Amino acid sequence: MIALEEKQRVNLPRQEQFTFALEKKLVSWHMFVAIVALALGTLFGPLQSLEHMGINLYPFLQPLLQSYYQGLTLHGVLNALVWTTFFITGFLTLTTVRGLNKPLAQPWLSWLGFWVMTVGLLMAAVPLLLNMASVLYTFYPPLQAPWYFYLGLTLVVVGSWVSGWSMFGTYMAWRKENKGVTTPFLALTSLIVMALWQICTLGIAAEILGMILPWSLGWVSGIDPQLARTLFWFTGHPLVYFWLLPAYISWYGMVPKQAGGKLFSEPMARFAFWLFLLLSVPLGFHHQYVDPGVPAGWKFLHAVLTYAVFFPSLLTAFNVIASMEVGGKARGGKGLFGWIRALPWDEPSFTAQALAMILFAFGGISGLVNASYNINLVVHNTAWVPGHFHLTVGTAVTLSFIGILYWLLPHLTGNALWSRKVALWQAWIWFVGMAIFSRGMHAAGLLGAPRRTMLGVAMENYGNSEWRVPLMMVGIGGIILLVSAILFFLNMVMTAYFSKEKVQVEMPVAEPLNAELTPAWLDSWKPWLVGAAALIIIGYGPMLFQLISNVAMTSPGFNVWQ
Ligand code: HAS
Ligand code: CU
Repeated sequence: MIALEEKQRVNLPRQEQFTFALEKKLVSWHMFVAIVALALGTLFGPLQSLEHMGINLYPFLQPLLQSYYQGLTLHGVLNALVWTTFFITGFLTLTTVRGLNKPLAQPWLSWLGFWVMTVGLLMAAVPLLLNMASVLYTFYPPLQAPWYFYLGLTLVVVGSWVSGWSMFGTYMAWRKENKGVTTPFLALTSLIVMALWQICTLGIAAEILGMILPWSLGWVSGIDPQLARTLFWFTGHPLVYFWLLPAYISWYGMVPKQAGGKLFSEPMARFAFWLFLLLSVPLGFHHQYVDPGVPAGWKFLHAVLTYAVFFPSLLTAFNVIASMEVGGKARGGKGLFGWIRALPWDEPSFTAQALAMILFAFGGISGLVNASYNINLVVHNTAWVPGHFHLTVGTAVTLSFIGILYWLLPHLTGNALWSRKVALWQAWIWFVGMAIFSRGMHAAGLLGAPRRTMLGVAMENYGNSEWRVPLMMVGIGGIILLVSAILFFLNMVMTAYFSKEKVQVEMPVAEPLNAELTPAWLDSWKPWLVGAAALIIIGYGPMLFQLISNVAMTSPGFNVWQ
């Protein structure tokens, strides 16, 4: 009995014993690069949405920005790849050390990771800015960029691996000192996300190192686009959970505290994370339903598994809403829905994340449509798809990260948030802007508007007047989003550099509602890693074997944008 109580106690957040000064510095650097990337990347969004509503500003931006496709690539790479990867690597480092209550065992490894990522970013930035790598963020061959663009992207990934090894090393050192103790929630979930990342990026590593680099260096004359796409989506789908799960860590591990409550079920939350590790990888063919060369049976298998990975998100919806209900009721909310009004809507960090959750419910629904093997044929490669991913990565993830920064930046710098009011407005404006924008995108997609196309020009040329209203919504939504983004950056800059008020802001850490014992199978890596490996072998093994045995490195590189 005593041993049991002892075990339960260590599951609860402990008093801070360390200052984590070094980690805070490291995380601040990650956040700095992340915010700069978001600031630059976001600028291109409104240009695209204005073009869609018929206001084409590209001719006025020459030679700084040479085409729609250069802007679109910068937008996708900076927002979807750079902002996310830098934010996440920094955030997970912090949640790991704070969860374990142990400073990094090898901080130099994390610094090395950060600098490798940064050098990679600079390397990729040069050809992007010179319009030499306008290959979009998916860089599908046979579009071809200079080799240093791909090497730069590789270094960003490798750098994040190195930072991950530093997290794993710290965990192992902690484990030695804490034999038999259940891994604290924040640390366990962060390590699961990092493990998922290290497993899933093997696809893109094989694609770039094995095919694209030798080809872009001219060592081989051609490439096999089919195999390259398959390897890309091996990474590309789990990539979206690498983006999403840090937001989930906050929704489970922090937001309940901010809402004045507790995490409804910690074991269920842990279970959801393990399910993501188990299921996230062998789903990539749901991005390739229309690709030739992959038999329907494999696509169907990936469709079924995509539905399976819906489940941990449904668990999450149930668990985070229940946690907020606990909070709302503790704050005096009464009745079936009264608790919603009682939530701390005057708190920007909470509000931004709650609004991100609400839009994510809709993003999940459009994901359901995408995942349906037959219905996907209606929406694939249409504006519907960017409609979907602006609700997911563009809101569930980005607005949550913004919400996190509203406590994190004061936590890291000791400076009070410049304006809570502006932050609150920012979150609501994002919510409204994105709702209008994505409604327009989804509708235009259903009317057949293709994605990755200058739709304003296309509408003129082909006279598709029924696109006009949805594309108007895209343009208006884009302008509203620009206002929101400016308010966010203003708040970040003012807080970081011009704040006069010093504060001590703690990381919000939610306690579980019931200090239940975590069952051993929810704190054990082996079954989940073995299961994930088995599912990957089943879901990808035979098809990859076939594609690799029949590899046809025949396609030359194309540059269609210069
Ligand atoms: Fe997706 C395409 C299927 C989730 C991102 N997706 C994309 C692309 C991106 C992307 C970037 O099956 C485009 C790639 C490209 O460039 O070609 N997606 C899904 C499915 C899910 C899903 C089934 N996607 C995401 C997430 C992303 C993301 C997350 C980024 C972070 N997606 C697809 C498919 C395609 C695709 C196909 C290919 C389309 C094509 O043809 O090209 C699911 O994981 C979604 C599950 C989500 C839910 C919602 C749970 C709700 C929660 C919140 C509850 C809280 C509330 C708050 C309501 C089931 C957890 C209450 C508030 C109070 C205050 C009380
Ligand atoms: Cu996917």
